[in-house]
Amino acid sequence: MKFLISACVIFSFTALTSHAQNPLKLGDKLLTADPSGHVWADGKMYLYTSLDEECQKDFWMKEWRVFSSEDLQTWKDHGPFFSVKDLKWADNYAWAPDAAYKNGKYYFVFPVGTGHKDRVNPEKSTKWMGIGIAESDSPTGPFKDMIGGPLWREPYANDPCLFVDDDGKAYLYVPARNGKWVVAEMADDMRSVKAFHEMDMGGYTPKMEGPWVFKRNGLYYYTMPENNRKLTYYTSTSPKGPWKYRGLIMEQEGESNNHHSIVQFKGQWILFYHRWLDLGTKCPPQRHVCAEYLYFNDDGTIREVKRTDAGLSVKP
Ligand code: FUB
Repeated sequence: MKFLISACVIFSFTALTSHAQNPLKLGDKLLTADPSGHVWADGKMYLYTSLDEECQKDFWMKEWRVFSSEDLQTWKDHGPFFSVKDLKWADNYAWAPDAAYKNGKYYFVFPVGTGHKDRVNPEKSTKWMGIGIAESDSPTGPFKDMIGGPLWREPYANDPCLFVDDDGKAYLYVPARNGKWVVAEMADDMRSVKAFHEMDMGGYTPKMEGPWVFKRNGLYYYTMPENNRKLTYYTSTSPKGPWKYRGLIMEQEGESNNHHSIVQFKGQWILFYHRWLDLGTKCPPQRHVCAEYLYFNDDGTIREVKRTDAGLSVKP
């Protein structure tokens, strides 16, 4: 009897853990964050992430990773496909990236920087960040820095989201700065910004970072980690707004930052995000990419998403 109980316990534990899909199995000891999911013409899911160095200081990060999957259960690691070593104008802060497909090319947009942030004497800070753009014939690279510098130097910019609309126009969103919520309309050759548009956010302009914009049934969704922590969103009938605040997608978890993307795969909407977890590393907690199914109500609003251990392993 004792043996039977132990066997059951072991079996249930194995069953549970083998179904546990969060964090995603992207690779042993890889500390991934800031997931940007895209489905390209081959139908596979591609996930671009930043990479944490364990015990890092102030998000000093050096390279980006890309993974692909045909079923969202198993992932192929395509390695460190782009890093600050590929740039002559920045050497640190390889933060939350994004990618897009346009003109038969894949574009990778990435925030990078130089200098240091002095938290004790902020006036001594030399840290600067801007957005670069690289191009490739393949979603996994090799990517080449297109302009040998940032798209602009002032104001400071990070966390780009590059959204290509159905008419082929590309829009680059970055976190609001100095109370200004701006979208950069890209030139057709993607080498410069054609125009900056200040957006009307309907009177609600909280602190935020990591914007992610997508379109569904003709409606544009501007989603963000509000206060850098809980995921919330606006909607609009235009990529330039005006936007209407719609509220919560995912609650914050303690005082940890979050960063996400929302993408449709084989008819099902997916939310990628990261979570700070203690998985036995030297300096816990560390960031790990996770995913959940995401659902819409009939009126187009998004249902709240809860964090789970099973993630995408249980089919909807
Ligand atoms: O990964 C570095 C920074 O932390 C990202 O750029 C932010 O969105 C936050 O996740």
